Amino acid sequence: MKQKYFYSFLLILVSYFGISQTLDQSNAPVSIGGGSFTVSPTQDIGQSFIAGLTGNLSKIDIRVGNWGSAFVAGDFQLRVIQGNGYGGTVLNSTTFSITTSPIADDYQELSIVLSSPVAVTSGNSYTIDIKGVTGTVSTHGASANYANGGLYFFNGNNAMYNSYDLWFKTFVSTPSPATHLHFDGADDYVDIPKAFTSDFTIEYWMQTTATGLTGGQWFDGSSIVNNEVGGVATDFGTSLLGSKLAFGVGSPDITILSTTDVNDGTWKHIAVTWKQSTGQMQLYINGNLEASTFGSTAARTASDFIKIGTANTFVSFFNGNIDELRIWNKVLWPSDIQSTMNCELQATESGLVAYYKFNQGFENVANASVTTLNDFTGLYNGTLSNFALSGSASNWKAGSTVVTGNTCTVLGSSDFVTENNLKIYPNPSTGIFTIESKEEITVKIYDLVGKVVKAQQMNVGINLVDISNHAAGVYFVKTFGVSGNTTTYKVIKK
Ligand SMILES: [Ca+2]
Ligand SMILES: [Ca+2]
Ligand SMILES: [Ca+2]
Repeated sequence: MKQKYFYSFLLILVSYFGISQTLDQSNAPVSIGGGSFTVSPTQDIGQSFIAGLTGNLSKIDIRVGNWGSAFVAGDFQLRVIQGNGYGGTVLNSTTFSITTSPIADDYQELSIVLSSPVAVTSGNSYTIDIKGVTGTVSTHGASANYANGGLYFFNGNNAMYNSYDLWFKTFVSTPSPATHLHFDGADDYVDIPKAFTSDFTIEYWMQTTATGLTGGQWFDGSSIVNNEVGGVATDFGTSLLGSKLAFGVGSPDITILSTTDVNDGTWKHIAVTWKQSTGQMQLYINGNLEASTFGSTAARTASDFIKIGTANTFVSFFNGNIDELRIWNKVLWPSDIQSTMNCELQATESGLVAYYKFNQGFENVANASVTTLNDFTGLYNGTLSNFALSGSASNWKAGSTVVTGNTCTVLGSSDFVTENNLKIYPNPSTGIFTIESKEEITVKIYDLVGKVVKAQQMNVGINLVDISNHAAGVYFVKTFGVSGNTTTYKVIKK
């Protein structure tokens, strides 16, 4: 007859069963029957072990039974202690109940899910300790020695018996390589050198449910990627302003805002651009232009540092996740933003000044040594400050929307006219041309004798112009930009 499971627990966190766990060490004895040890309100039993894996210890199985000592239903406590013996730091204390008597003179395996996972390091010693709070039960010991452990009785002397083992198993979830970094919103930040003074595009992924500080300018919000220095200066930056993404350029201080909320808990791709010659500022959310204006045309010289998670003034901090920060010394095409935002770059792309993938450390475990944010262009590593680098917050995390190792294919197309703020392709065409623009423009198409055959307003991004109902031949496309520029291109309709 199969054994039944008799036990119920106060603290079963069902979600942990969804985590893939590895049996770290089976301490099952070679033979059983070596003894039993009473766990009661006046008696602890513990055994040390050496972790075989680095990861999160989430579950411990022990053998309990009903030998000799009278069983008393009630609460029990299991502790995980740092080091060999009872004297170390208590890493976790989990209370559980046993309500029904184990089978007399036999054993059953009891799974105890820890109230929170304990980070363990391969090769380090730990001790598990079980005591009765209100209950009494027998734990099962083996006759064979277990080289990595020692059995402890809490008898006032922490006496160790080397001739017995406590039968137990430890289950460890091995950590996932991290994909991004969580900022605590209190004081976490990363300092990165700034390597440009003119045109730029800054792109990153963010995820938050926090509401940012409020005000009229980007520097009033909760800083995300920010070059802000105090006062009116040739700075710039992005922040969470209430629920919107704010992008500002200083001297004069001008801020534009996203139209969508960026703090709904889903990952959002942010791209901001500034063109020095015209002062044009643009703000894209998930590849869509949501705001643009014209601001300062002065070189960006106020500070040689950008902060991630705060500003150079340290007056605000970002609470949330950041990944895949890219800094370019040029204004990207909308199609380039859209086509590369969901994959990792090669890091050799033209104009890419600094590139941070955030694929460092391991999720939620001790990452104390991982305090440099690597720049994949090789020149501008960042430095982490004030991160916990352990546990589930203020640490390296896994599960970003940008999958590690999913690299964008190399861009490149020669079949278009490209100049300044415009691409036209294909050329020649059978009549439908794609016009991609970095700014709002009016397009007029003239035939060879100067007659306007088409006039059309274009948005930032990809637009289609159809002259397929006109004769084959040469046409001229003249564009009128909002910044006052005009340009003429020759196109051929087949
Ligand atoms: Ca990443
Ligand atoms: Ca400022
Ligand atoms: Ca912190």
